[in-house]
Amino acid sequence: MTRIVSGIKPTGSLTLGNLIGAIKRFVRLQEDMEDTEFFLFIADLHALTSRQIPHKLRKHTLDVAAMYLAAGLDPEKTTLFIQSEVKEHAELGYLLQSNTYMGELERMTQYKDKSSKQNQNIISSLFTYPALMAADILLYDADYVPVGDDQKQHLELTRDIAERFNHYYHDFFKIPEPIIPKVGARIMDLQNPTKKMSKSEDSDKGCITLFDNEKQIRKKVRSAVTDSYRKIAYDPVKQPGIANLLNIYAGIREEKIETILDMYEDKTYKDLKEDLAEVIVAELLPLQERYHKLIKSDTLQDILDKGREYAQNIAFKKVRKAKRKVGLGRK
Ligand code: ATP
Ligand code: LTN
Repeated sequence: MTRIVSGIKPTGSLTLGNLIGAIKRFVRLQEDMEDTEFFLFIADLHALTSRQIPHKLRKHTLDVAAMYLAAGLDPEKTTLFIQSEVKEHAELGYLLQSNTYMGELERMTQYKDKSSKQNQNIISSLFTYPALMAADILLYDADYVPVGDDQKQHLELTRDIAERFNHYYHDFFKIPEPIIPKVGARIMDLQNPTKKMSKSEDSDKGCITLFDNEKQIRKKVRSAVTDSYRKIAYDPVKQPGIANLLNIYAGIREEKIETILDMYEDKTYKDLKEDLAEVIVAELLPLQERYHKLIKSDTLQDILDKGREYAQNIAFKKVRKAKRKVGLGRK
């Protein structure tokens, strides 16, 4: 049986970028792959690598879970759980941190980017974060890990840590493979299409969240930055704004860029924007309706309880063995 593991940080309101780049992809994988067990967790421990407001973190954690379910995640196929509720993540995280070198962590570009934006009081878990991420994956003997290309380096480090551990303590961890989407899967900020659409950076006008109402969506799409070529073509370098709109269109419809291009070859930017706003509204309004039903329901709580129990059972055994391997414990 193949195992797929992935996580998402509850650091802010989910965006269209998360929906297209992560949520829909995961749901699609779950539908397409047979004989596969899926684990998806809300990475709330990872959220603590930057300062969080407690009640917001709690809300975002449940929001992410409800949104995945609203988007079609099947709890019969996927074990959905909250990372901090399975304490073995933190425990194995420490064991792996004790098998990771400073030099390796210093090379992580996400750490370099994020820490360079803060000049003081950088939280130390931002630095050690990749060791915890390695634990998230290695705990479950994952075969594959679907992530965005920004996580590729963390996945490579996970493999290195696992290989090192296997070398010192004899074969123990499965070496996971990343599943990284093809180019075009990165959704950019509507106001600044060379920067990724992000929930933790505050760019209100350029970022469509999954909670935006119809009016907000239409306004943001209408004011998206384009160019003066007046020709709808897919060229992320020369026409990043238009390429981004096409990516969003194709991403939501789960179609090829060429299919969308064929439809808009002779049309104006205004036509494309109007139709795209329609496509987004048609996707998000029903999603929001399902989300609102779920967030209040016992179903969500039951699914998370069941997910925690199932994950815990596997994680407990793996950590018990890992501790023995490194020489912890009395016998
Ligand atoms: P942040 O915006 O806080 O840096 P993030 O959204 O990149 O965080 P996660 O919440 O962990 O970080 O992301 C979850 C998933 O969503 C990842 O697989 C990531 O690659 C994907 N994702 C995030 N933003 C985008 C985007 N703009 N386009 C495509 N995929 C995205
Ligand atoms: N680091 C990831 C979120 C994440 C993750 C994981 C993804 C934490 N643990 C394990 C895959 C597997 C991010 O920031 N997108």
